Amino acid sequence: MPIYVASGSDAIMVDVDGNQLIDLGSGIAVAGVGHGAPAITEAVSAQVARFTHTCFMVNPYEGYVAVCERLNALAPGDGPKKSALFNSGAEAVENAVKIARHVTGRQAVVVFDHAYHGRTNLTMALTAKTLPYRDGFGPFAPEVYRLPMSYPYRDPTGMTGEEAATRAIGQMERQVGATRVACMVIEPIQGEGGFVVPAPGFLPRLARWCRDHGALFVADEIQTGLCRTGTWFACEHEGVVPDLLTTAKALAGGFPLSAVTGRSDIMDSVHTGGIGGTYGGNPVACAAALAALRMMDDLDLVGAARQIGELMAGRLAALARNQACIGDVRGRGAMMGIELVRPGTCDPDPDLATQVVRACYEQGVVVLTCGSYGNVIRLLPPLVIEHALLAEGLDVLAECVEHSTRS
Ligand code: PLZ
Repeated sequence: MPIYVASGSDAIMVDVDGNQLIDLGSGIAVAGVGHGAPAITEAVSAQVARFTHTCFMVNPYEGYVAVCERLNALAPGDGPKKSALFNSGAEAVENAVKIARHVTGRQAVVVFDHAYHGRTNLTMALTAKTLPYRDGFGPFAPEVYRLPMSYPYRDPTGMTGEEAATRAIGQMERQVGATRVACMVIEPIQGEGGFVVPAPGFLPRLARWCRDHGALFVADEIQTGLCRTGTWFACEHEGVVPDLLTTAKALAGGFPLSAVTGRSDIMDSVHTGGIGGTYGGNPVACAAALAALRMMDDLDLVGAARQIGELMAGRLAALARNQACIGDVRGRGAMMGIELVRPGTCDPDPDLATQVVRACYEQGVVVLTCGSYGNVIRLLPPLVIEHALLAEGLDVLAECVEHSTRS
């Protein structure tokens, strides 16, 4: 959209013409602590004044270690954990795969339909959708295998999570072989792929298979992680403890920072110098992350995400009752979406989604699309959004859905 942002505060962005926009996208789940948070600005300014770079592999510094310690404490699982920091989500996923291959001595990486894991060569191979992510950019990294996802709205009616997992596992064992899998990489709730929440039981069954067969279960929580779904991490909703966990986006309140967190025995299996990079864990990004993580604690953004979720779920369900174009309302916490279809069918209606998003922009509300079929409108408001403002944004969305279907 041709809207150039000049400034932001909490859940409001102001464009160069002075228009105020209600942000229900958070720059794709990044601005969890809101725009222009003073705590972030202060932490970053102080760090910039001290030093901005050493390369952690050359001269370490405390901020990096502090971010890792916090992530180790937050990540599911009781045992000792370690983290390594990188710059982008894709880089974290790449490194998780490197670590998994190194520790298992195996090569195959298993991913799912509708998955999104990034745009680098390896992560393009992991990402499912060809347009716009892969088309013309091959050849892709080998030893990547794709399995059917649990997608309750589009699976046969009544298919349970267990059954969907059995379908996926059967395919994997036939096509890849149980002893060749280094890791399974999965978003506990798919982001770009359409806010697909797998049926209960799907993730635990997959994690159990990994444990029983010496493969690592890698949870890509780059979009779902750090309070977004009403828990610190989305895999907690089903008590799943991943071997490796990737985070990015909300981690550093708008600064580029990502992490791989995992069991110490796994993280330590890689030889010294095997994992790294010039900028990974940049000190300014770490200062921002420490401030953002503190805000998540102090403001109870886990609880805030739950409340936002309740508000959004109620509003969206009411809208869906009146609008036959809404085939499904789904998500968890402050990560909810509506799947738009042609009334009376499950046929995706991406044109309607585009129209609604455009109409929302014109009315000053930022919402995003996603989905393999481009027909899901997703809501990812900053977790600090005031409820009245959120309600106002949702009113606009409802009007735009009604208006767009009528026209
Ligand atoms: N894993 C689950 O959601 C980033 C992509 C935007 P990077 N999603 C937004 C776009 O079109 O490029 C994402 C994600 C999950 C990995 C990534 C990749 O994170 O920081 O964009 O590399």
